Amino acid sequence: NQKRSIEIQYLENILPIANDGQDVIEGLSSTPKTIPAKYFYDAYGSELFEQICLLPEYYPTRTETEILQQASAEIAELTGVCELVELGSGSSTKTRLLLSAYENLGQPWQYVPIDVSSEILKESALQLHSEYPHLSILGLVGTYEQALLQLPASSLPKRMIVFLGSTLGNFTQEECDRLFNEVRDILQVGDYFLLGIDLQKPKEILEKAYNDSQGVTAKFNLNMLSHLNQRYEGNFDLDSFQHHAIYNQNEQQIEMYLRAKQVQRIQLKKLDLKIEIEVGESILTEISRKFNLEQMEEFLAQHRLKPIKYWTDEKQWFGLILSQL
Ligand code: AVJ
Repeated sequence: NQKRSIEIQYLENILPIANDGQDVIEGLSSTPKTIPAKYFYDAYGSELFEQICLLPEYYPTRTETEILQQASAEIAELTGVCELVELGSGSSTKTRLLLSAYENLGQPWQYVPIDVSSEILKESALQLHSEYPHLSILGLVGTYEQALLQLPASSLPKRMIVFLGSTLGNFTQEECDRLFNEVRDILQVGDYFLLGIDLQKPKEILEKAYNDSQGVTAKFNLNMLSHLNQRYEGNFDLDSFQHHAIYNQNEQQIEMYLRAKQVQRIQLKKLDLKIEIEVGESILTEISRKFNLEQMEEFLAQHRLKPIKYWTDEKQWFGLILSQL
């Protein structure tokens, strides 16, 4: 098949959405201090996340993979050939199960992976291009917000937005609401939205998953500071911070923090930002919300995304919901 194409587009700075780093300034200037979770994913952070996915304690990836093994053929059958747009595609490892199911339909189709990390996006796009003979790939480097606002028209009659791995868990309820509206707005009637969510479960299991014994999650958390140092000419001293993750039962979310072991004067030159961090003060780097399947179906329906079918594992630890506009 000669006509299939592969292309990578950089979305950064195309549209005047919030200036790069504005959210870092806001987060570090507020109380408590926060840094948006997307700053985990520079090239090394994406690599560390891939390692997390293989950890024995980190059940989400394994569980979602198991569900996708069961459900992919059925999903492809339900939707038929379509354009797959994936938010936060990373290495596209789990997505391959889905991609193979679409490949089995034996017709040309299109995959649009979106990721903030250009390195991992390019690498996996090239790899996929060689693996799937009917597939065209358009990789978009940028945030979800940028991608959803700048998504090129699909050449196929149908589109499915894919949001796996419970990355939705990083969003507050308000941000979920906004994202679902944005997703709905770029879908046409009859298009699909496939969502993978981590489900509520005992605190002990959750806290182990975010405090692994090999310390990979701690490295992943700390790497955010090294990313900010490089990106904005900062002076965070990684040895002065400690990884800390707890399950907040009331909010039903994991909260990851970097706790300062000593007082620090932080400067991010490129952002013209100076802040002070006290001993014992924590920066919130991530929330990872744990959901309830029925409530999520209702929430989708409130956004006119009609649940078609859901899949879960034996223990009901993870859920996959297919909905349609
Ligand atoms: C990619 C956001 C789904 O919340 O479980 C893994 C990121 N953080 N370990 C998650 C993460 C710490 C992950 N998500």
